[in-house]
Amino acid sequence: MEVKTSLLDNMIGVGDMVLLEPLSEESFINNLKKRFDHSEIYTYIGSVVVSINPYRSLPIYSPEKVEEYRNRNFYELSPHIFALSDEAYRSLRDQDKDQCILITGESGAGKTEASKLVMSYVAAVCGKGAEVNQVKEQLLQSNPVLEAFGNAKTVRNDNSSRFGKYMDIEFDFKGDPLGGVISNYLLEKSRVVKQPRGERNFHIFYQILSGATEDMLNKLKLQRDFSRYNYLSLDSSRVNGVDDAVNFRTVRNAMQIVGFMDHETQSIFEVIAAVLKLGNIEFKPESRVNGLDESKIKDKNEICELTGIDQSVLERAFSFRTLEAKQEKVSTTLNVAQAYYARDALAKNLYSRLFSWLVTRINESIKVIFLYKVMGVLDIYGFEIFEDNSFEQFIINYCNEKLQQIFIELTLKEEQEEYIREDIEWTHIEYFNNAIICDLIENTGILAMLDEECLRPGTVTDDTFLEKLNQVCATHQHFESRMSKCSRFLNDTSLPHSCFRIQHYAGKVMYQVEGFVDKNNDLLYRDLSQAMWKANHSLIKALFPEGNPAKINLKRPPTAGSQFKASVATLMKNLQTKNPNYIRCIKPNDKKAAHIFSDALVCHQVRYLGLLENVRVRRAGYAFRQPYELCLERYKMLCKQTWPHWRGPLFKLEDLRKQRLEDLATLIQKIYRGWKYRTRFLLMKKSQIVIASWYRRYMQKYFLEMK
Ligand code: AOV
Ligand code: MG
Repeated sequence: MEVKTSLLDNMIGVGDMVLLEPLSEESFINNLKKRFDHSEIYTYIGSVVVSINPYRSLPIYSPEKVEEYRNRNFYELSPHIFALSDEAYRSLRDQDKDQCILITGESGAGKTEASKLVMSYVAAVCGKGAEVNQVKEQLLQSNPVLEAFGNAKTVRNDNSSRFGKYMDIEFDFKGDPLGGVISNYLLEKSRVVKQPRGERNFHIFYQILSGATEDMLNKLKLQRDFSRYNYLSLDSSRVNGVDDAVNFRTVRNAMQIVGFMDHETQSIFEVIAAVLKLGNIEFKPESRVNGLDESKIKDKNEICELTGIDQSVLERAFSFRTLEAKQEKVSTTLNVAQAYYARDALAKNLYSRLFSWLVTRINESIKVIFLYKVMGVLDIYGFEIFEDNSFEQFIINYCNEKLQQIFIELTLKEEQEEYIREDIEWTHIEYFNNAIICDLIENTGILAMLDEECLRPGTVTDDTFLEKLNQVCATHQHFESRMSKCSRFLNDTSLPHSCFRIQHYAGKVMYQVEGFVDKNNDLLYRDLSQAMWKANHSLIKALFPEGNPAKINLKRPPTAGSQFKASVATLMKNLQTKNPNYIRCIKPNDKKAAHIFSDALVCHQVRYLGLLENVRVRRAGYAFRQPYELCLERYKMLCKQTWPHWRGPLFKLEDLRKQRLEDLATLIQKIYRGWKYRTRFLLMKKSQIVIASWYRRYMQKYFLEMK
């Protein structure tokens, strides 16, 4: 195909990578760069939107832009996230297809911002009227609330999502929004008690301390100074360009719109204050007659006054632990280290349960009884590699593997398999299928081993878990460790004995095994949950139902890993029932800075996201396909059999099969105003025909199903 590059393309790059000539990794990156330098952060690969984080606000999301993209065909205007949103929304409204927007990319690439842009676009173009507007506001305002409690500054991103979020927006038959449902996935709760250097705790802590009035702080028995609280790290308590006090007002306002009552908001803030105060509890050893040390709380703490927890019950729960064996209760003392461990476990549980409760509460506000169509927006925590990676990163990265897998399944694999099924001539395009890594993690692999260890009687430690991993995974090509004698990595000194490494689709990550068993077990001493359940505070009581003595025989809850695995599996099933729309986010540099485009960093992402393969499959293939009914509806006027009033050249359905199609092609050109290019038809061997048209220099082929 002869392609002449236009002047515009030369300057700002090609808007759709399918048109890029010649196609190579180098030209792909150059094209992205050229566009990025001209503030064109969006580029298509067919219907997939590639988005590069500009790290500065661009004037491309105004109400005028919304109007510009509204009801316009995807390829008519320059690439934009609004075009994808519009396409998804119209397809939902007019063709009754449930949609999902899948946003992927590594930490800081712009997923959360993208998800909010999609939501705000859809809100701007759908429905009108007071009731509908209230629903829209509630849906939109759930974002600042969840971000305050679930996001934090990390070294990768100043507003990093520390939980996974999937939101179904539900519409009626007219396409007006009715409400929605939010699902949240495993909050990184270890952050509540400890943050890596240069990172912060969840935003809400700083927001309350900075933004609450004096009166409010007094009521919560809090002091404004961050440094008074052990759980708030000192070296990075302010974030450049972020005003915690202003954000606090935004969050309070959002909570009100979403429907939180004043007393609920007060209770929520009391729990936040309780967590901060828990972190300040200190312990001292007290010798006992039997020679063992028993931990005692050093100073009186205001947490009990604030939350109605019984002081003596709490103190006892930090000094003793009750074990129940064969219907007998045995009390053992906690030493100081164990007391600190128990304190932190309680703080983490208090916070993460509060977070889940918030999601449930928001869902109550936006609940819908009869829904008609659904648009799901998925915004998870992106792939991350830190200096120290633990269970949390393992879970986050596993989730990203699964999303990459669904992308592969639905675009690269499914598409190619369809051509083969249809007997279309096809040269297979190679791509890396990460199913093998998902398998290493979930089926026979690491999560299963971890659960086995956690549920096994006897002494279980992180080391016994790692040993087990070595027995089972040593020969797996994506698993690396030095523990077993036959390991291929015995001499690799960059891999400590206490770590294992996984070669993920997006890069190698070394996981520190310490804490895996504990975090997966996720157990809280029963004495503590009982102390919480006894609190004279309805919210805290509600967060610890297992503390109710009547429920003492409840089975242990599933481990954190298996819960996560199950919820991810449900999510994947759900996504597969919907029409997917992809936004692939790319991070241009590691400095969180505007105007810097690091070729190497972008190239790495382009590779692991499989974007080049995506273009190749797209180019060789057929960009769009239409079911028979819709096609008939669209073209019925072309054929006497389906449109008796037609006076133009006659076609019979058989003509299509006989490839006498030139006239039909001309006609369709007339119908599609703006299609100035040659249109030709190909006959397919099985159930479909393809209309191929030279549209804007590249061949866009349309499938028409023939019955
Ligand atoms: P993430 O969601 O992909 O990271 P975010 O969406 O939070 O990344 O983006 C990180 C930061 O980049 C934002 O706070 C903005 O400052 C900036 N940014 C992103 N997209 C845009 C845009 N379209 N226009 C202007 N600025 C933008 V993570 O949640 O860490 O995986 O876990
Ligand atoms: Mg995010």
